Amino acid sequence: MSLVIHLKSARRDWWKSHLQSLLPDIECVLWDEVTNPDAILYAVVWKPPAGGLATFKNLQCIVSVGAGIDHVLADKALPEDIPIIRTTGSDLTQRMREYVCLHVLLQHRQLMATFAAQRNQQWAPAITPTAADRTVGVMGLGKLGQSAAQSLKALGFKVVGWARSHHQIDGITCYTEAELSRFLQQAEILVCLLPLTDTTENILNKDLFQQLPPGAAIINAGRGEQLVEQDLIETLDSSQLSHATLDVFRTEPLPADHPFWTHPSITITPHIASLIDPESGGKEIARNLKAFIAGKTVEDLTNRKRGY
Ligand code: NDP
Ligand code: OXD
Repeated sequence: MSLVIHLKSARRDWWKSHLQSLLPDIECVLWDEVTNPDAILYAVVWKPPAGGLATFKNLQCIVSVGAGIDHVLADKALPEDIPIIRTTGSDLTQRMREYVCLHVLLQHRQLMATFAAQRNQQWAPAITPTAADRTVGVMGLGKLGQSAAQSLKALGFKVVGWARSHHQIDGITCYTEAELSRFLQQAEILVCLLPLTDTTENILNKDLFQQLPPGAAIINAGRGEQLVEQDLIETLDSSQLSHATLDVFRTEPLPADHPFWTHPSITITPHIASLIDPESGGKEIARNLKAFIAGKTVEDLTNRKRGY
């Protein structure tokens, strides 16, 4: 009974021994060490090569080293019936809350303009509204979106949320898929924490930006494929949007000649909104896998029929 690991991380060997110590009854091997593909029952992966997982004929379960599973589903050769478990946990949620609150506050207090003024040695004070007079919209009310929305609410913001189904969250007005326009019209700062699916691909486009209040800011920590890049540049240049903070991109690392790097109204972070910590993430993976093998309920087991 073997488990194969595919990671881009320079700490692959460390991950291997960490998982091996947590799962002593399963032989853990790195992707390029596999000698007997038929012995592989479990795969722990981030961005596996296309067609690779289908070579393991006895695969019983795939674990995504991350909350998103789009990087696994991107492999069209993957058999449809193999369960996929994602990796979440309190560390991941906490890091995302920190990232979202930090960047919402930067926009809310107009600090990007203050930092630009500093570079020109300009003293440029500005009075901004208090959080109670600012509405933040959160797209995606799953594990990450819901906890980020609650933290923003605790900071005093008015918060509206949007998801496929109806959600009831204390103090937050929630909208469903069909109510997108009503949601957007209120969102002065829009946070995207949607998973990448066929319906969310290209969702951050010109039509959506036009429905936001003039001068709105966006923060995308979902996936790069959700953003139509040229639409963003044109909408920023027209001032309908004031700023975009982007953590995720269609191509990562973002190519050196990409126009986002030098756009004055774009802030780039290198997919660090909420990285999995190998220590606690490994424990989460082992816990989920043991529960799966024992036939117990696994909260992070995804529903592939629903699109993620
Ligand atoms: P969940 O699966 O827990 O939640 C997804 C949410 O999105 C749900 O509320 C769901 O609605 C909603 N949703 C899905 N499809 C649609 C749609 N078509 N229209 C409207 N709402 C939709 O995901 P998480 O919160 O755990 O993670 C979200 C994403 O964040 C990940 O998939 C990943 O892409 C990204 N991520 C980014 C990281 C980073 O560092 N930048 C780190 C970790 C994750 P409903 O509740 O009705 O089902
Ligand atoms: C994830 C990510 O999906 O880091 O966890 O993007």
